[in-house]
Amino acid sequence: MTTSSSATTTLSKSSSSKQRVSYFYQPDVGHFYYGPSHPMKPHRIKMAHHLILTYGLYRQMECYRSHPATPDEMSAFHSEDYIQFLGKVTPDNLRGYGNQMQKFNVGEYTDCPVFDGLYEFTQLYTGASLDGAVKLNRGDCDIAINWSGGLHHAKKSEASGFCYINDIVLAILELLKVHARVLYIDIDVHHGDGVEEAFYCTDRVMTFSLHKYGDFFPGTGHIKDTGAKEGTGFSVNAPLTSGMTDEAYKRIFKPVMDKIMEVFQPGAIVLQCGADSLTGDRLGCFNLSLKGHAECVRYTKSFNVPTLVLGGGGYTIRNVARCWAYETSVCLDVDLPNEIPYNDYFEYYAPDFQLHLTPEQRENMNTEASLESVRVDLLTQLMSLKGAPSVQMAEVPPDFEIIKEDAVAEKERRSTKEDRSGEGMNDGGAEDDTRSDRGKTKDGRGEKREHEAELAG
Ligand code: V1D
Ligand code: CA
Repeated sequence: MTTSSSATTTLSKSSSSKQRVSYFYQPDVGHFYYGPSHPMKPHRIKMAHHLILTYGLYRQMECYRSHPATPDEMSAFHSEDYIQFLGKVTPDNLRGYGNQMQKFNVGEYTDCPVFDGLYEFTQLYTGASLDGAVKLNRGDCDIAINWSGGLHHAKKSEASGFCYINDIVLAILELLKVHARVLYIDIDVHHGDGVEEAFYCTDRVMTFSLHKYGDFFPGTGHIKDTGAKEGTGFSVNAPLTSGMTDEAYKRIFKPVMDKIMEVFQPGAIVLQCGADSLTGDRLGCFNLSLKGHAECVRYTKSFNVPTLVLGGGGYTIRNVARCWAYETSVCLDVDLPNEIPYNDYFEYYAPDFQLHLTPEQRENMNTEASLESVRVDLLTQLMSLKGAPSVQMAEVPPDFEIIKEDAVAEKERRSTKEDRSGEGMNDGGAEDDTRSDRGKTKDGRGEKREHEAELAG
C-alpha cells in the first residue's frame, strides 16, 4: 500500500491494485423526505444501495451498519446552540423557533427545510462518515465508502444548500488525529465552501474543488481564493463553466492531482463524489459521463493513500444511483456488466436499463484557453508551496498524539453495538482497539517527505 516506512518513500501511483474496501450504510437513511418540490431525495441512497447489492458488490467488501452520530461528536465542529436547535425543531413546533430558524438558515423560504426526522437524518449520514474515518485511522481498510455523506455546504452554526451538519469536516477532524495532512477533493458541480471555510487557515488540510463558477450557488470558489494565514496556498479552486466534458475535466483533474500529491503528500484523502456534475443532472450543467466522473475516483485510488469516499449532490436520482454503484465497483477493481440487474427500483432505469450514460451533444463553454489558464494558474499556485516554510510538515504534533490516544480510548468506550439485522450490514462499532501503524516511520511518527532536504535547505 501507500505510505512509507522509509524517509525517502514517495506516494507511488499504480494502475490497478486491490484495496480493502469498507462500506457504511444505515438502512433508514433513504427514508427521509425534504418535501415534494425539493430536489434533494435521500431515496437515491437506497437506490444506489440496491444496485450495489444486486450487482453482488457487497461480497467483495466489508459492509457495516453505521452508528448515528451523537451531539458530542457533532460538536467537534458545530456550535452547541445550533446542534441543540436541530435536535429540537420539528415541522410541528417550528412556529416557536422563528428567530432561530432565520439565524440558522432553515425553514420554508430557504434551501434547508425542517422535515420529519431531520435531526436523525443528520445523525445517520454523519455517523457513517465518522465510522469510515475511524476504520481508516485504524488501518482496517484502504477505502471507506459512505454514499449518504458529503454534505459540503454546512457551516459551524448554519445550514446551507440542503446541508445541515458537515460530516466531511467532522471526518477530516477525525483523520487529523492520526494523519499530519489530509487532502479533500470535491467533484460536486457546486463549490465545497463549508469544507474550504473550515480549513481555510491551516496547512494541514488541502481542499481542491472543481465547480461551476459564475451565477451559480454558492458563489464562492474563485481561483484566487487560495487560503489565508498558515493555510495560504492550501485552498485550490478550479472555477469552470457549463458543458464540461470528460476530456476537459480530466485535463484539469489529473495534472492538478499529480502536483498536489507531489507537494502536499497527504496521509489520507477525502473524496466528495457529488453526482450533480453528471450529464443530465436536474440542477447541474456539466456533461460528464459515468466513466468521466469515476475516472476521478480511479485516479485518486491509484495513489494508494487511505481514502474516504463520500456522496454529495445529485438530482437526477436514477443517474446518482448508477454513478455511486459504478464508483463502488471502481473502488473494488471489479468490472460491471452494462445491463442493470433486476432490483426493487428496476423501472427507474427505463427505457434502456443500461448502467452507462451517453453525454449530450452540446457545446462545452469551457474553451481550450480557459481550461489551460485554470490548469496553469493552479499548477503555479501549487509549485510555489514547495519552498514554503509552512509545508515542512512536522508530522502529527506530539501533544496531539496524546490527545488522539485519549480520543481513541474514549471512542472505544462510547461505541455501542448495533443490531446486525439491517440489509446485510455488519456492526460499524469498534471490535478491537488496535490502531494501525501504517504510514509511520520507525519512531512512530508519520512519513517524511521526499523533498524534505530541499525544503530544509
Ligand atoms: F430548485 C430548488 C427547489 C426547491 C428548493 C431549492 C431549490 C434549489 C435549486 N438550487 N436551490 C438551489 C441552490 N440555492 C440557490 C438559492 C438562491 N439563493 C438565495 C440560494 O440557488 C442550492 C443548491 C445546493 C446544492 C447542494 C449540493 O449539490 O452541492 C450538495 N452537495 O451535497 C449535498 C448537497
Ligand atoms: Ca465541487
